[in-house]
Amino acid sequence: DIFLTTAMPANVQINSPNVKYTDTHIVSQYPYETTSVHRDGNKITVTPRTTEMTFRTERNVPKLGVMLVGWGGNNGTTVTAAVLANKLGLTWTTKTGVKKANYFGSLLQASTACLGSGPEGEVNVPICDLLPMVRPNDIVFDGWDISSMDLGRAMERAQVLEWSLQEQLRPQLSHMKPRPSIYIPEFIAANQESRADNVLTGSMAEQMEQIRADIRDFHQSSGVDKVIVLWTANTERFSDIIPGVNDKAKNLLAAIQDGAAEISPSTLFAVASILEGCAFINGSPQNTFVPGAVELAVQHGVFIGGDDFKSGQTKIKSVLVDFLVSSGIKPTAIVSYNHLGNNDGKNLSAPQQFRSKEISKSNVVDDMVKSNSILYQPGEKPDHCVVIKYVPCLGDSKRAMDEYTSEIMMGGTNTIALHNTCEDSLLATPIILDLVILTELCQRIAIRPQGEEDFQSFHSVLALLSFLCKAPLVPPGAPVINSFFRQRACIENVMRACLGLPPQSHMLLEHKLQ
Ligand code: NAI
Ligand code: DG6
Repeated sequence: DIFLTTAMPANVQINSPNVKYTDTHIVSQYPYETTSVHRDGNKITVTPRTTEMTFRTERNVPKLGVMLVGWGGNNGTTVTAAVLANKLGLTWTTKTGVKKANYFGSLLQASTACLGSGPEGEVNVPICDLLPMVRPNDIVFDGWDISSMDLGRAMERAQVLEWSLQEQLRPQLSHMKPRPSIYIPEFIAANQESRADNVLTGSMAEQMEQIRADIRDFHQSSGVDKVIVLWTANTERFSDIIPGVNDKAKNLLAAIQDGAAEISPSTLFAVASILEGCAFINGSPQNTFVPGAVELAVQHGVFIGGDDFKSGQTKIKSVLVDFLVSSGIKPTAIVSYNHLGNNDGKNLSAPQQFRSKEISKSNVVDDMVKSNSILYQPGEKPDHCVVIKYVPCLGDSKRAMDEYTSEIMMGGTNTIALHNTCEDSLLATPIILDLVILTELCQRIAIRPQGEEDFQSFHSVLALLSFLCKAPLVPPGAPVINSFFRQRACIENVMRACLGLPPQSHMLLEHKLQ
């Protein structure tokens, strides 16, 4: 196989009458093939449909600024430090040898797509080379935290990166200081109070105005072309959906002016970003995107995405249950247990915050179960139990133990047990980068279905991010896809469509005929 490394980006050029490269855009003509299915009793009629579409991708890659809410936390410091380490090409020595900065774990930077075969065999390229995309090393970071610690000290507090690497990064990171943030104690665990020494004061509306001013200030002072805001602050409790408060965009805006009780800091950040025209991504499980916030995003044509980074145990779940159910094996019990010792674990030791995470971690098998009516009766689901325990001495090293019990042929039982140990923030960091880079790319893609005059953008609720999220947010009425392989294929095939290439079929008929 030929593998082109990221050291020298692959220059992918499509040789097809359906693809045009202009100075500003890649324009492709794409036949979008779907089926329409009609069911009448047990008679199912399937009609193939083709919609001709034009995909238009802007070639000019902007300078991207990313503002993190929770910048001083484990994820916030690790992503900032990792990007700096990559940019500087740093190496450091551990007891097992010399390590070099990389982006392992990133779909875009460290996984590949197969373009097809040439005389030398299959050609795979990094996904980030398929289309013009922001490179992580070029991202400029800023953000907020209720803890005033500079990023150098906060990196030390996080206990994620090796000490000799920290020493190299500290001189630059210690100049980065989180901006004061919105702190409403009842939304996160009471055990977080001692961190909160960097908080805004004033009315709710004034605090949100300050966040808007911060976004504008960063945009102007850093010289970036575009800003995306991402929540990687502590998990909040769910907000109640209250008619007249957060159910509609206009009610939400009015309720913020009134300082209503049931509006969370994450929703205030989402509203501030939307009003500034900046995409907002929620990396935690709570319902930041109350109906009023979703409506506001749609009204302003701004992307929102979430919820909750799909980084470890849940990612495996979306692979393993897919494997079991699509092999015709029936999972009957999924028991997932975590213990960890970082500040996220401490916050999740409070019942309401744990509940947010429990909901997000539990829904991840729904689509796969629903797809197989041979194994499951309508409404039937596997027993699904999620436990998280806080064990301080383990720091960021998360332990995940899972037991999958399934029914196999003739009443037999198959039990799979997994044990996984890893630094939690080193799983989340590449996902944060993929989320913002993919969102930025989507802002440059426009699609025109045949017969329509205007190009359209993706829906404001950016469901393409589902691969990276435990509880994918999708447009109202759209199906939620949790299955790992379907989610990944969606991203790859959308990128292929931008290049006028058919979806990856894996048929390899050229090798299967006489
Ligand atoms: P952390 O506790 O180390 O960092 C969170 C930071 O947010 C802290 O520095 C805290 O001071 C700050 N914070 C709390 N409320 C804030 C507010 N209103 N405004 C600004 N800052 C605020 O947690 P970590 O490990 O970085 O995780 C962050 C979030 O990402 C958590 O909600 C976690 O559940 C979620 N997550 C993490 C994953 C991982 O693999 N690490 C995967 C999935 C989700
Ligand atoms: C313990 O479950 C802490 C959580 O924040 C998780 O680390 C995080 O949600 C990642 O979960 P998962 O299921 O993707 O490993």
